[in-house]
Amino acid sequence: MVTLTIDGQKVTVPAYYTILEAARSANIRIPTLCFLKDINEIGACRMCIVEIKGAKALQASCVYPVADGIEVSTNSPAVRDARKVTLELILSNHDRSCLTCVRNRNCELQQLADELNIKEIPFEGERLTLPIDDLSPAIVRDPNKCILCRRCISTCRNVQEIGVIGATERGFNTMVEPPFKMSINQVPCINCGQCIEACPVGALREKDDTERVWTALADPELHVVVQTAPAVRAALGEEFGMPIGTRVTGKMAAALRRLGFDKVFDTDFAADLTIMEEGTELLDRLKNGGKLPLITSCSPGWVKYCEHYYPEFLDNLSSCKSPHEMMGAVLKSYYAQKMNIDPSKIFVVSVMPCTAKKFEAQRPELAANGHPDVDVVITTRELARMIKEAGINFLALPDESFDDPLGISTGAGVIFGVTGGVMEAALRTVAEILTGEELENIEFGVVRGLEGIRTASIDAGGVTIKAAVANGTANAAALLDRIKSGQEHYDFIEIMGCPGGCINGGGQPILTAQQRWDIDIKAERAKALYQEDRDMPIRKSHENPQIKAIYNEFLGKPNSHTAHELLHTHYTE
Ligand code: HC0
Ligand code: SF4
Repeated sequence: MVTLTIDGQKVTVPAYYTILEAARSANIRIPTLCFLKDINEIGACRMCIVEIKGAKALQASCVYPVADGIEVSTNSPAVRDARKVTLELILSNHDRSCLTCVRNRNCELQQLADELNIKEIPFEGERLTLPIDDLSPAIVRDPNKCILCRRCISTCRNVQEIGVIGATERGFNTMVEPPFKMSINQVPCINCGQCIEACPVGALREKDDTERVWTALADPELHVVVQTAPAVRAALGEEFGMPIGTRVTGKMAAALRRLGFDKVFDTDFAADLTIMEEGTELLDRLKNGGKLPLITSCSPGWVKYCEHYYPEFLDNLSSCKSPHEMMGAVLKSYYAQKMNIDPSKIFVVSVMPCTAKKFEAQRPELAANGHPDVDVVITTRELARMIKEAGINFLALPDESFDDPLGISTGAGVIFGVTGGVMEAALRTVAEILTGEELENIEFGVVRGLEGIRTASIDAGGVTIKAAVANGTANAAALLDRIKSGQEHYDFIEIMGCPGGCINGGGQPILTAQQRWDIDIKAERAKALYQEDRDMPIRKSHENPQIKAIYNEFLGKPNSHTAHELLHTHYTE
């Protein structure tokens, strides 16, 4: 431990701390901009500078190590002046159309301008007017708003280990973009949106599809239905000032009804359906010597990653469509028949915590009987915008439930939204099928947790299932490399493209670097889903009475011919 003085206060911290960490541990706030804990610690923006007694120049506290006896000032006139000049220079070049920016009131640059009391910008900066890259169905890049903090670059490269965006050119011409001036749509970007979550300003954002939803809702010819992904309920409340990890399932259903959707469904129902189909596929591959490991295919970021970077594993992917795509296919077949509605008049909107789902929905592999399974995907953030635009007082809404005939889902369905959840949900069903007995404990703690890779061996009915769970593509790569080298063997693997799984998807509410420092966001949102699971009257997919009904009335049995036509696909790219 070392003891230093910060703003006259003695602070004792571990010797490996930076000055920024030491100050924060003593509740002394130093502003930052490019800093993102464990991801982008490069000391580039110089917003976090401090004065160290005896040092020649001001130092970036996010990279400067503590030392015994040093005296630090975080708030001297020299520090305040230097920070202001730095910020004024950034602002002088920035496209300051805050009022119409998607990040208005949730922008770290705006927040800093306010905190540092910037009231005018004395520099005549050179403003860029470059074209916006909006060719991707998921990710929009506005170079005019980029402040070159590199948080997105580090996230794409170091967290996801993909690296399709980087800094090009030098000096004033520096840009953050894909190589060779290509669109983000022309490089092997997986649409995970983790770069959007890292962006402090409005330079990276999702493709906004809210207008398409408003247009459908206003069309009297269309029967417009909506479904919500498991993880949305764990985060939507944050957009309305609720604490991180607040569960808003009931209010969310109520808000969607007030927006004018004809029916409000839960993707959790289709998650249960996925378990029936994927569980059967696993048992079949185990029994009949099929390709193992079976790898989940419900995360479209992961599927695209597999296509680009590990195509040798494409045949390992489950042939199951992802739950929301299955839901779309069921809505345009079973539900259409049951309700006597022309499938071409059914418009399916998916609310997802994910930007890659926008890409997924337009894949030709994900259609049945000539209709795309899902018509539009909007993110949690876009739904919040629609609720605000409609003037709905979200906080005052009552709790409402989902609509029938697909309104029942289980605890197994809801935990899909957190890493390890699909595995656990599958094990609850597969283990009971293998043993023919009811499980004593349905909570598979061995596959829970936020570590990048978790492995377990599960014995059931004389069969041992070797399971692995990976979240984030960097961890997926590490796991797949171990399998490729012959070092390890698994029967069943769950992979989610985003670190933590869907709760931390690229379409979730964006939190500041400070919030990411203060709170374990993934853990809080995960808790919400595990609590919802515990509160559910039914917690195993195969016990869902509406799942039994859809097999009895329509699909026959899992992996039947009809099920294959509607609920399965094949990725070959
Ligand atoms: Fe997920 Fe899903 S769990 S991918 O994260 O499997 O996006 O929440 O909706 O489809 O159910 C996202 C979340 C889903 C799907 C489900 C799966
Ligand atoms: Fe990288 Fe994901 Fe952003 Fe694409 S969406 S640039 S893969 S972080």
